[in-house]
Amino acid sequence: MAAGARAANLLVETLLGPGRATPDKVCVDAAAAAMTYGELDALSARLAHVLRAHGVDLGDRVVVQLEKAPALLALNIACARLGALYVPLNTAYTEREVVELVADAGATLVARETPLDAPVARVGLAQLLHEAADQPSSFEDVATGESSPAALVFTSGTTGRPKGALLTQGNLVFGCTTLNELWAITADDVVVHVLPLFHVHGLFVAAYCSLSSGASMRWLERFDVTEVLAALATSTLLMGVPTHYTRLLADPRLTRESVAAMRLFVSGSAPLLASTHASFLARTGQAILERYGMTETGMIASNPLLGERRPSTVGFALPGVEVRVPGSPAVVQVRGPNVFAGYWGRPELRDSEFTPDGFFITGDLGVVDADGYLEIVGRSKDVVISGGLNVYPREVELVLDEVEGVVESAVVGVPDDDLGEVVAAALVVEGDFDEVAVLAHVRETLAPFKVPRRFLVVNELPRNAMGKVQKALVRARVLAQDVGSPGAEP
Ligand code: MLC
Ligand code: AMP
Repeated sequence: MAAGARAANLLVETLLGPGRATPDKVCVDAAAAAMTYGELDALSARLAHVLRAHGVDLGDRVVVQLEKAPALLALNIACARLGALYVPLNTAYTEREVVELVADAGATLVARETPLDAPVARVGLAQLLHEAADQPSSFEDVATGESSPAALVFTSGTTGRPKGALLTQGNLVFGCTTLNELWAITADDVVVHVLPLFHVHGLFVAAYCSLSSGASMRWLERFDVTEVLAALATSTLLMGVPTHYTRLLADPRLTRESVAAMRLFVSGSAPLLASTHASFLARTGQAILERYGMTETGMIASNPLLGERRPSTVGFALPGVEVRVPGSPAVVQVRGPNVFAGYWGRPELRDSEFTPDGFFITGDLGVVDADGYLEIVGRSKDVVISGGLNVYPREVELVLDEVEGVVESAVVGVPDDDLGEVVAAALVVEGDFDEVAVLAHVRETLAPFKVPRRFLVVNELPRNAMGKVQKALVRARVLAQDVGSPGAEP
């Protein structure tokens, strides 16, 4: 390195580098305010000084549970500048969920509006911004490499215990630069950003692709069809979950003309029905591009930008990513620069979650068709995906079983037109079923999207010869239940 030259911070250079050529260009256009690339650069530097003043240093964990706002991008980049780990949490998580995750992460600082019953410093966004106001607008970034830790993203896991996936700067940089190339994302794109910022899809795919290509985002805090349609009229790219597409289709204002400016619709996080793909094509003339990913791996496979986007498939492995499906169907395995470094504080999981030759075992069942397109046909892991959010039945069952009178429970996903799947629970109870008490306890303990929407009281749970609950039979019984909640078996 030349004398006087600063060592680079891989992630910061990737996210801010392209925008430095156009500091006055708007990178985020939100209803409340717009932010330029120059402002993002400066705010992230100021926030890095603030975080350091709060004791955050290289390798420390910063938990962020804040409502979606452009400033969160700056907070995320501030962590990267310091070499600290960004730990985003769903804003719907209850205090009990947050306390557990904060402890697991061993956080130095929690950014959250309301107090937390945990021995850790907490600060709200307004206070952070207030403290940032008189800080310098530049920062000497910590030098990093591909293996430098960047983020911890929690997934609950099949045992009901949360697992933090440790993502490196190399993982994140590989992800957005590869997708930018594959989907031809450039500074000319206008990305409709309508996903939450606490998941891989909204932060590391939609926002990072946009920033790292010098594009701009039309920023919506939540999915309101009218607002999304208005944004689509003057944008070029949408990254969404299948529920977004079914909700758009349910609105007659979605027409070929209304999305004429758009060049690409991407869907992921949950299976897109072939019927949704077909209806969208018929209505708009645009073939949704479906891709497949996971928190632990970022994006794995994608349908082609040019060439056939085949419905019900997720296309081909991304360039540089190895995908192996050792059977038909078989559990999809993946290896490459996209794959996370491991679960935080859980080295023992390496053996069960990876093959001996280093492939991550996704838990998704796949088949590869004659033309090489990967199709996700099911899951070997017990997870419900509701509106693109993962719910681990074990976690919900443990909470249901805490309620007095609940002897045991089995949680399943049942089909839902809007959300793809929703959570339902079969309960074995002692005495009368008190739905109010059960719901109150679950609501107090778990985020609302994990709360069962349907209950069925059963005399006993169906089990196989090994004593394992047969979830397929539970699901069939819930579906056979006429309507309503709670239900009881005749
Ligand atoms: C909201 N609710 C849900 C829900 N979202 N219930 C089940 N499943 C969901 N996904 C509940 C709320 O708690 C509330 O309940 C009621 O529904 C209405 O809330 P809302 O805020 O009005 O919901 P809405 O805005 O309509 O949100 C639906 C949604 C949202 C689909 C737009 O869930 C969403 O943005 N999903 C995307 C999630 C995502 O980004 N996934 C990516 C994961 S990364 P109550 O009881 O309070 O009335 C990943 C890897 C990859 O998977 O490949 O991308
Ligand atoms: P998460 O743990 O939240 O990152 O969710 C990842 C899971 O979402 C994957 O393991 C898949 O089960 C599912 N998923 C993501 N994209 C798709 C897709 N296009 N089709 C089917 N399932 C998907």
